[in-house]
Amino acid sequence: MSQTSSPNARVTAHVIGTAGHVDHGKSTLVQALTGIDPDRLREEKVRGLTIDLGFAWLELPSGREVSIVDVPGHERFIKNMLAGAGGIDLALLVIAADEGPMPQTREHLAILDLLDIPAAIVVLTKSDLVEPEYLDLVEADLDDTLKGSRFGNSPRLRVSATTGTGLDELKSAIDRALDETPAKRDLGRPRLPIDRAFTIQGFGTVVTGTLLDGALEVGQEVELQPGGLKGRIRGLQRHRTKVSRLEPGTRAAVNLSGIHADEVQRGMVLAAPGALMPVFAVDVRLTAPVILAHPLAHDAGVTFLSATAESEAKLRLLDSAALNAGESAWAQVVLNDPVAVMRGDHCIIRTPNETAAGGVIVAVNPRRHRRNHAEIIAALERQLAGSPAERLADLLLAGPRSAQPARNLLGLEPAPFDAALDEATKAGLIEVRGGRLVSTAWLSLSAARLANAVREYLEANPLRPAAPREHVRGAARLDATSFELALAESLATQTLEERAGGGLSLPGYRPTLTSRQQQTVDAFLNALAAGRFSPPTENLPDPQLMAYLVEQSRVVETGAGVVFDPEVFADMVDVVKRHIATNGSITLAEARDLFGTSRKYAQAFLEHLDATRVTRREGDNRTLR
Ligand SMILES: Nc1nc2c(ncn2[C@@H]2O[C@H](COP(=O)(O)OP(=O)(O)OP(=O)(O)O)[C@@H](O)[C@H]2O)c(=O)[nH]1
Ligand SMILES: [Mg+2]
Repeated sequence: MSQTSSPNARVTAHVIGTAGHVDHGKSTLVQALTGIDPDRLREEKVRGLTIDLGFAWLELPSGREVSIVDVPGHERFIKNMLAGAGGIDLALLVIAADEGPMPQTREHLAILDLLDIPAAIVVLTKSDLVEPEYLDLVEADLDDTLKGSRFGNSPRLRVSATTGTGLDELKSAIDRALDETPAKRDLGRPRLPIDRAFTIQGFGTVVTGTLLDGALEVGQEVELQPGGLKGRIRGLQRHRTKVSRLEPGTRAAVNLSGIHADEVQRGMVLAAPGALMPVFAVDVRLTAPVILAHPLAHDAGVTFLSATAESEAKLRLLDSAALNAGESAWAQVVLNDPVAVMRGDHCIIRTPNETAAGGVIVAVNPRRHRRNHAEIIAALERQLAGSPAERLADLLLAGPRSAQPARNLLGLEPAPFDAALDEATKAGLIEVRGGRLVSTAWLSLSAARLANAVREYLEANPLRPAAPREHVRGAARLDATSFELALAESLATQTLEERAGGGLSLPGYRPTLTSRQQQTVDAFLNALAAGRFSPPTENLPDPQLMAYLVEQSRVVETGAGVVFDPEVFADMVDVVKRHIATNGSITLAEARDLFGTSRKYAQAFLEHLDATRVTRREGDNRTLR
């Protein structure tokens, strides 16, 4: 590649991609249009066959400079074609006049359709090889092929890359088509799905891709996901020209420091640190192409592809048993390897033999859904077609979030996001609490879950007055922040009560004893009172009942199985305090004699005083704290 970008070219961000059957003349057309041979691999040149993506650029009559991605047509390299087709604004569907539409003409067309590529130009090339009458027949055939796709009314041109016929018209047609395509969105959140990574002597690691959703600048810190490799942008190039900043919607070559080329794989996405997360499952609205030969069954093993990433996956069909040609269905795709996709991204589902479906991702890392469940399908529909406010409220049903990640997950620009936030708040769907956006429906659901967790605990532990906080949090499966928000709601609405020591209980709840337990307790307490300073240490109530008595302050439990009546214990403390006040300290022997008891009781008693910080022990003597 010897050309460089013209300095006067109007820099608008557009990427054009080729598509079409093997050997139909895609690469030759790109070379004829741009002067750049997109087949850069030696093997490609030797075999006259495109294997992997090729890149070129072109200045159009309007002065607009566009990037071109050239894809392979051979069925065997269809995954490379898919890596190139994502993110293009305009497709050149190339058909050789002497062959007419062929299998990969149809498959590529289906892919462009499923990826919602906004526009296409149908290019009948090699027109020099056939008579005009033959071309008419090919066009009739094409009508059939394009019928039912979004490109039925796309412009059609007859060209020859060899003689140059029609190439100027094609350039003008590209200009006109791009006039119509929407400006690339700038969410202030750049993403570069990587399609190549290599090392350049003296520069280091370079990755390339089509830049989406935000600008990149030299010096910026970046992260590659999945994997979390961190580095910094040393340099940027667009069409071989050095730049300090790149706007979204253009091809980009990014020179990185801190990352080795051999650590980088196609499918990783370069973004600001923390902006992307590894995704292990997606909810997606799938449509099968009309040419699908083998219906997709629930639980099928498939290949998931999105932008330049791919992973083997399991397909869970949520509202049907099978997806047939031309049909649509909701699916949850569970990935074997993580990919860094976002809500709103397109994906393709392939089986080993064909492109089986494609569609829009409506949620990333969703919870596992029950199948054939009307409410779940309704929520998915809202994710696809609902207003931003509804989508925000739905998103928060899964739990509170800060504004920034919520905005990222919805893929909204700041102004529409703020409007959605405002609308959802006014509609009473969400509230801002403790810096988090919280769904009101989630709040009441979670408060009910906490109450349930407490109720279950109290039923399982009938002698306990309250459930430990951590137990409740674990049982309700909430993270710390969500738990605090839900608990505040439970306490405010008085569905739960906080007890001494932080335990959680139902309002007014007191444990009740069975009549047998009551008998045991009465007998034991009588024996304790009667035993005075030498209470019984045999036949104690079971530990749960004992814990209950301690909690109710009906007994004082010291170590070594020695339990005192609370009044007796209070008397003993008084006696000890008076003794220390008079004598300065007390020894174990003195205590034993004072209470006329054995060493065992005196020791358990005094050690309890140490432990509860009434006394301090120094050698044999204890003093008051
Ligand atoms: N006569 C004539 N031959 C052409 C024309 N365009 C391409 N060819 C020839 O067709 C053959 C295939 O062209 P390529 O450009 O490699 O086809 P491709 O679509 O890129 O093929 P893959 O990338 O492998 O799918 C080559 O031998 C070209 O010279 C044309 O307009 N006229
Ligand atoms: Mg080619």
